[in-house]
Amino acid sequence: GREQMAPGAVLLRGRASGCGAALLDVIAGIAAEAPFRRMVTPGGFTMSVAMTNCGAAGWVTDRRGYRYAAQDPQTGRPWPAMPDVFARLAQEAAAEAGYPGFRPDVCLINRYEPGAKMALHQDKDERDFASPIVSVSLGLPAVFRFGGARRADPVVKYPLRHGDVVVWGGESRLWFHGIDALKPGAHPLAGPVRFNLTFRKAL
Ligand code: MD5
Ligand code: FE
Repeated sequence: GREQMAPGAVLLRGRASGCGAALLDVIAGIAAEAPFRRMVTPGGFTMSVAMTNCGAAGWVTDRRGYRYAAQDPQTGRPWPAMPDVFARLAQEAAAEAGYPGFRPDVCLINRYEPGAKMALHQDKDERDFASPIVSVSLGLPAVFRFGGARRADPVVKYPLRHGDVVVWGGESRLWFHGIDALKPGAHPLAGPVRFNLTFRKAL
């Protein structure tokens, strides 16, 4: 099913469920090269979500700020390359949602353990706001909070489950959003965690 969440935002329910096991295998391979880590915000808080990246650069945060970095600061090496199965899925989902020609150069991989959450925020560290962001949910379900252009705008909650893909473009690309604290559970393929892949054109 294709559900319009907001102007430019399209939810493709279960779009990645057929390749979920393959995606989880690829995530494990990436994490063997560039381990999941909990990064520190400029304000000095350690994020509850653990992250790694693949592609030409990776999203990082530390006391100096948020940015995209070509090297993994923890290993000093370039991030693992974007796997074909990732790039193809992001490109096809974007096209189905009305954004043909999307070619992501980076993928941030978020890992939520029970209790992990992401506070309401905007994604503004990319150079290109005209390109959409493609998000793939794997493993345990989570509650996504979707606000509006202003922080104080009311939020609508959406459950995001294993295999769901959301394409955020147009007006909603800069809207406030967050993820509620993950409830404990066990997913048959992913185990006790949720992963989220976010594909972006950041450079
Ligand atoms: C997640 N990740 O489930 C979410 C899914 C992040 C993040 O928010 O920044 O890593 S991506 C949700 C998203 C991305 C871009 C725009 C909008 C939502 N939006 O306009 O609501 O871990
Ligand atoms: Fe975000």
